[in-house]
Amino acid sequence: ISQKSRSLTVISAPFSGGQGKPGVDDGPQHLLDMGLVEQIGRLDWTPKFAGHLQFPAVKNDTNIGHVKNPRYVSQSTKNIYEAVKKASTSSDFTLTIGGDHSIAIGTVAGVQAAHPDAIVLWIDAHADLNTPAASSSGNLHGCPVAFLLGADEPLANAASKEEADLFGWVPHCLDDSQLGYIGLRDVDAFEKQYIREHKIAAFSMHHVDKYGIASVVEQAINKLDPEHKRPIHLSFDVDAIDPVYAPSTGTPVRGGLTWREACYLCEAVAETGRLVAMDLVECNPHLEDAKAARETIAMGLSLVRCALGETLL
Ligand code: 5AB
Ligand code: MN
Ligand code: MN
Ligand code: MN
Repeated sequence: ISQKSRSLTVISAPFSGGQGKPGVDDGPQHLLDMGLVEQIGRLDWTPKFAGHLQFPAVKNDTNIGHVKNPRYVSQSTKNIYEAVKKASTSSDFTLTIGGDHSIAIGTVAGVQAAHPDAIVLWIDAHADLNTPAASSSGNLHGCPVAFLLGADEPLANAASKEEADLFGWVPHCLDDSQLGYIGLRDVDAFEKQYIREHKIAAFSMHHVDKYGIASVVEQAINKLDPEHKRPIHLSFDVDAIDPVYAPSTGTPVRGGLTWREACYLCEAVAETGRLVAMDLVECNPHLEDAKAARETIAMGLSLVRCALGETLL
């Protein structure tokens, strides 16, 4: 049965303020240059490129406590939220290309506005669940999940109430039971404790080794959505993949998903027919050499195509 071509909006979020390494803001352009939109167009989708979001610099964006670029990240992710909310309301699928993972503050909140029952599969070496207070780095790309779950508190050491409440706009749109991790292998002590106490579905690389990727994806979806009826948002941090395949990323961790495990995961999600949004983040073509950058971008493109059904027969 041929399905009618579904509409897909590509949003570029060339943002690097959630961490310290320049270049991750150039990920989207590299994905586009290597054929992202054309490749999607060859599948059963009608892609529309919505352009590069702009992130005006914020003057005097001094640290609040140890938290870096707090005003810039708050303002930029709010822009992303508005754009993703609009796209998710008007098209069948929203693909957001980053950029560092702080952009998911906006993408998850935006997708949830259109699909409040959507489950979120967070594919990452890291849990990105630190509250600003718990973060040891002060990098906000390690915090998006804490904001979305409402685990955060007003920023400590802020000069005013407005500043303490910089992220007060982020809707606490995720319930513990809506979130599942796959690929974890570098999780901070605070994050581990939170995952345990809140019984968040979390599959580390240990589980991938133990059960195999096919079983892990099945277990994750069964746990979050036993009736198999909820929309799915896939937030894919390329560092979930082993640095052998995706070397050009800001916080690489050895022992990750293989090329095929990563593709399988996306294919299995595509097979449900319920995927409504995907983020592809943390591709930094300025890290390692040009060949490594090309391989990382090629990996990212494969993930998107697999998630959009390329390999389904
Ligand atoms: B990424 C770390 N947990 O908070 C922190 O790449 C790393 O979006 C965060 O997953 C990595 O700084 C953030 C040590
Ligand atoms: Mn991440
Ligand atoms: Mn990560
Ligand atoms: Mn909050």
